[in-house]
Amino acid sequence: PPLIRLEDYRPSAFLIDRVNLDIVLDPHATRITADLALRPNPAGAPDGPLHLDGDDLTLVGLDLDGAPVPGADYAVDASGLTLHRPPRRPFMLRVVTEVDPTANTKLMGLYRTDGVYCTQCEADGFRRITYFLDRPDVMAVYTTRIEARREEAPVLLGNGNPVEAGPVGEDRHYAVWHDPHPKPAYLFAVVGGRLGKVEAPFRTMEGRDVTCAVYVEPGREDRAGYALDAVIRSMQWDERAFGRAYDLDVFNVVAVSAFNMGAMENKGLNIFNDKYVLAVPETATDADYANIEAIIAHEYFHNWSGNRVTCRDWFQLCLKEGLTVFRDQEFSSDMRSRPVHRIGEVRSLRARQFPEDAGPLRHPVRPNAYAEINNFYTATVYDKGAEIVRMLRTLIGPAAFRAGMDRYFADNDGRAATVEDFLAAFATVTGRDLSAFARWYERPGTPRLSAQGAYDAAARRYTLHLAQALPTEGPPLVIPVALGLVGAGGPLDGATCASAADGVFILDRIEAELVFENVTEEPVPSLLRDFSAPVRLDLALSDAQRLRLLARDSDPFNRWQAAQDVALRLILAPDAARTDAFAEALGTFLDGEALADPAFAALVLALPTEAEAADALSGDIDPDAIHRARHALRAHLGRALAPRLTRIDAALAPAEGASYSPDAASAGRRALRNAALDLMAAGDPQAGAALATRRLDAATNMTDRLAALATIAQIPGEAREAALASFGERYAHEPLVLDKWFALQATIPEEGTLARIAALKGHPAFAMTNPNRVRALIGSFSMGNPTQFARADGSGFALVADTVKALDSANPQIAARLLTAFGSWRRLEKNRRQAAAEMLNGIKAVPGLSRDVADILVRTLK
Ligand code: HT7
Ligand code: ZN
Repeated sequence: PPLIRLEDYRPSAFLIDRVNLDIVLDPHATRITADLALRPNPAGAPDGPLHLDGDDLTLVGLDLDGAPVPGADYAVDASGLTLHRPPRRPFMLRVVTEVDPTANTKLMGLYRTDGVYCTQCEADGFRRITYFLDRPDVMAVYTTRIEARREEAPVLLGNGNPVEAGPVGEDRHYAVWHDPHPKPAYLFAVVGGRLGKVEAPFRTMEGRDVTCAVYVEPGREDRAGYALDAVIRSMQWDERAFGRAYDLDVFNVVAVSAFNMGAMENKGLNIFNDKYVLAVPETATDADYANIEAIIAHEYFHNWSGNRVTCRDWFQLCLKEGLTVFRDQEFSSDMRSRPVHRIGEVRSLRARQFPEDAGPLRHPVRPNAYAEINNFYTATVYDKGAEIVRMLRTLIGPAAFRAGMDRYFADNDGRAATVEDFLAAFATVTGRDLSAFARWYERPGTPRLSAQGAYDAAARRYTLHLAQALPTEGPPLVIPVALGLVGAGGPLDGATCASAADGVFILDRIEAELVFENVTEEPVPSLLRDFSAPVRLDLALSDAQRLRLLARDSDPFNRWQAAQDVALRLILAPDAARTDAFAEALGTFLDGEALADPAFAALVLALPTEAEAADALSGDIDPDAIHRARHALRAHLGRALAPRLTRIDAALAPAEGASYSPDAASAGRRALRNAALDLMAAGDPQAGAALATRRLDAATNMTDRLAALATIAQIPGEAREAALASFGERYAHEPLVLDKWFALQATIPEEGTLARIAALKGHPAFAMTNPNRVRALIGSFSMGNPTQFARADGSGFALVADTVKALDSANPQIAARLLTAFGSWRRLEKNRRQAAAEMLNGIKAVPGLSRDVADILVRTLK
């Protein structure tokens, strides 16, 4: 597919100041009348035709300043509508289009899900509603009239504030919404349908009274309360942490069941995948509650970082996404345990972004070319983008960071901005040159940071040599390295380092030498504290040195990291004696503090995943060997720690009749108890299955029930099949719970899983038309079952490839995302590599592939 390049960016030749839309909803023939106030852009090209983007539209009428446009004056093709000789003055264009929302399986533009009309316009879905300048630097004020049959759509929602509503004849009605804030078309939304709601008032720090509401399928209102509470907390937090107040009279969230991503930040009308809204203890896990909180916050925070200040073009996507992920991470850290949350952030970065950055789909945080923008909503743009913002804060300090953010919002409010505009705000408030730091946005790949230390006992001096290396040529990056030294008894607080006085060294050269004075004993360096930069650290420490960090470091992240490092080495090079020593250290850790901070302890017990182990290898990966080694390590630890795990299990048992609360402390206790159960079962599968079955029967919430089922699912036998069947029956009418059940079965690391998946595809609740179902069954398999996905006989690859082919014409976005699972295929051992290549070439041979799939395919095969 042809590439769109950043260097080719030109301002639009025309602007649209106002958009009046009249949308008459109909299941098959929705009619959209768009009145567009156009004018030539003084900054744009002075002549040439006017091309309005359009996709899959039926043009019904076209008037210019009230008169029909003659057929010879315009042309329509697959990419849109061209006015050959547009006026060189302001003019009004009326465009009338018709679309079929029921036939819209791509879930972009206007579509129907469970009878509810909704829209998805980012990145380029508005052009599937009307012909338009569908680019983020064209910002307009929208007024939207929506009309529908009252019976079919009693609720009619749009962007901005409600201004008018009333009947139309006997059985129809309308509502008018006006959004005073100029916005790009990608933030447009309408919703129409039968929906129940919960609502709550909020008064902003500026004194504005806002009604916040969450709309859900009628009868599910009791499941919307947590999301509504998260909206209110997000509003409060953004005022406190960033001085940002909400700017409309209503803030609506609507949950729908068929949605391509997690949620969408349309101005005043956020539309959500129902998975990230609906929660009651019977159906939602602690992780679900945490995700709902984070995603509600993320979309709400976009109101400033994305909506008030938007992106000039899609190359600047990280400007809103990386920044907003950073903001939602900070919110969740304030709502929960900061260190525990940070570990979660880094685990997900390493699970998704590091492999992406090491494979064929690698790209800079700000890409400089793309074929299909929908393929660039990636872990790199989002998560590495957030890490860059975090590093910036570390580099300039929290006070200057906040001042810079204020400056950014003030300077760019109502504008479509760039990464340069963002950095300029911080350069202005600090007076610093951030041009070297800006390289983070341009350079793909994960840097390696290598460190070597030497201790001079006589001089009481420790010298640390740091060096950075990137997979691509170019000048060095600016890497903040938070660090400290740890002695046998704990941090060596008396040691001083002139170049890292505040505990952070800024490595802005290829290499540097740090000298610590007054070092009273041979230390272990604790580097990249709190994961201060998204790099891979090469530091040769012994197990004993790492275990000192686990026991003694003051930085919780590096304590956790130390245990992970020891475990990873034991997976890659199993060793019984060293495993015993590791078990002993874990035992001491558990005795000392497991019950004081259960959430943290649960993370320490969670060994690196098989994918992480694979990621540590440069090539010839054999997923079966990794699986066996990891399983053996878990079994060894489970046996060695059994008495402690039993004690933890007993100590954390909920009190009889205790009610469930999703708060972080309660979730932490459940997490540790369930981690203990899982490790016990690894050590003694028979006893573990029995215990897990008892726990399954006794569970009073989905977190404990699913954790017990997950443990049982790893142990072949009748008990497993019975437990899975009864869970499936119990939740037969709960699609979001069945998704967990699909995912759990799809990730069983056994040969029979392919047949299991084939059978589950025929389950009455499974539907290829619902992305959540596809992600649960096929996505979980491809991303979470390395031994079966990468089977040497190619049958795992075939399952995913067949799904990609089957889905491509109906929903190319989801098909393309599934295909990204092949991203690491070249690093597999030879037979698996060959099998993957065959599958990829098989897809390539399919005629008429979507741009989405073709783009991923071409890059993956390169
Ligand atoms: N800004 C949104 C990204 C998005 C999206 C959402 C739903 C369906 C398709 C989409 N394409 C892009 C979500 C976010 O990051 O907040
Ligand atoms: Zn976002």
